[in-house]
Amino acid sequence: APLVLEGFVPYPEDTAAHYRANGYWIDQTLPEPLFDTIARTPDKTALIAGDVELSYAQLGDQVLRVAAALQSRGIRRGDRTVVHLPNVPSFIVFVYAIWELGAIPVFSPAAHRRTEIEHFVEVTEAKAYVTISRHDGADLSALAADLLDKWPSLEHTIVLDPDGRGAAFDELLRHEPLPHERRSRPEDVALLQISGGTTGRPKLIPHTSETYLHSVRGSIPLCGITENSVQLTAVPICHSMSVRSPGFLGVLAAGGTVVLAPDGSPDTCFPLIEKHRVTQSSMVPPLLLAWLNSSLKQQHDLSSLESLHVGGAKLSAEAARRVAPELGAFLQQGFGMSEGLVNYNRFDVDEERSVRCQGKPVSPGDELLILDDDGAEVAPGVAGYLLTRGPSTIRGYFRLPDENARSFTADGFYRTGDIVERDTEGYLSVVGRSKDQINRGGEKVAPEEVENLILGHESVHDVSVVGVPDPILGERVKAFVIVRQGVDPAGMKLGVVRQFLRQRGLASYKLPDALEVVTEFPKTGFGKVSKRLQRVPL
Ligand code: J2J
Repeated sequence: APLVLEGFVPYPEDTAAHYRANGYWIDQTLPEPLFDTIARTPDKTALIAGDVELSYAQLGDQVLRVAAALQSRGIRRGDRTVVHLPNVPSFIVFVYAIWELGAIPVFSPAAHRRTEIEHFVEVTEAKAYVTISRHDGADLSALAADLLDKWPSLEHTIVLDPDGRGAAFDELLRHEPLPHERRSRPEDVALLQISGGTTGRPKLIPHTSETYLHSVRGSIPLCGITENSVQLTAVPICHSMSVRSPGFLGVLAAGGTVVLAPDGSPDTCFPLIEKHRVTQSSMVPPLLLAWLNSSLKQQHDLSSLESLHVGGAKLSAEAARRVAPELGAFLQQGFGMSEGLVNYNRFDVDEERSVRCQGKPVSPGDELLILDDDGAEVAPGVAGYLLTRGPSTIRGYFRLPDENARSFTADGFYRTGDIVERDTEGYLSVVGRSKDQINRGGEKVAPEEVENLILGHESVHDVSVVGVPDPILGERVKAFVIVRQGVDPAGMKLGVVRQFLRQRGLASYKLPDALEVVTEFPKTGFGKVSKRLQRVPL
């Protein structure tokens, strides 16, 4: 029987039947494409990270041993495990092991801290938490111990060394491997992914094997992934771009090789590209800019690069034009969202569109509506609000009925909050945004979440957080603060607020990059704070 998970918004039965009849949803669960490749090419290299190199057979063996270890700890189909790891091989081992059990990984970026992690443990009633002992100066083993004390659902924490290995991982690998078999159904919720967020608390996106693998299968040919592909994971591994667009799921299904970079800098990535003859990577615009502007370009052989998928935030036309001549790779712009829909420019796109556009939908099943203020569809070339529905797109966030009533129409379209234009060929360009979200170089920040925490500071009377233009990141986070009566405004410094938020356990990419003390906020005609006026660069 299908898994019953309270808080998951199901697809209407006729829609699900239609997706299956059209072959959008197939009878496959998330670990199965990997095990198909293991059977085909057991000796081929699946995964490289630092001095670790795993063949497909070795990767499969580790997955089944860790699955056995988790099963012995009582993890079963449908149980949630928060996976809070950086770009290390054990991330991939853990998520496949969890999938093998039919359990549900909650993908948490390594940059997340107490605020985010506690929220995920609470909302998902997670049974287990996997992390590393230290990350970026933070003591995560202490966090793990605190969580275990505080949250009754949580039964196990697994704390690995900072490289994702160590005694705790070795202990898991000593278990006898489970037999590989199907322990879930394709329509079960298979993972929970974070949403960029527009609200005070981060939201979780529930995907099934059917919705996720549909997107992966579409991405493989569109991104040119084959058994000869060598993919570099240069952005955080739990991001949708690293997992499914085309991601390690795409590469491991096709029988290629995944190379994990601990960070995306040219110093780290260029030698890896040269050494492993990397052919493909998916990345965000600031990383691409760093690659383009690096003098190391000349010192490394990057000639193996075939294509770079760039998405997550708007890429400037100027940077886009430099990719082919300076990096010798095809620039494949994309525009995706963890909620589901992904668009890619096709390899046969003309040069002008390759620079100006961010793709066409992956799937013929994706329905797009581009609407004006009155809810009427706009003509080609006219900007409008994008709504979407389809075989990769969720029908609701996890356990958020009120939010879902706002973010989804009654007939199941997701209101993306993006303002786009579609040309006569069907190619989209992202031209703006109507949601209250900051896009800091592809990392999404919900102003409300940061504001709510800053309001807890004893010197703060009121605060407004906005994204201000930035030449590298596209936007950065700025806080406008009104101090309480009697507080010396000179004491209200950026460093004070950043330190306060760090202590509260907020991910560092959400911390304000700039702060200004003001006596009042600019107001709109209706008396609301005008974030538009605050966004103007000074
Ligand atoms: C402008 N804004 C963009 C672009 C995303 C593939 C690629 C990206 C994501 C992703 C993803 C943009 N130009 N090219 O999940 O599978 C903004 C939009 C969008 C939001 C989604 C994938 N590409 N965006 O970025 O969930 O505002 O997913 O709604 O992180 O990023 O963010 P996220």
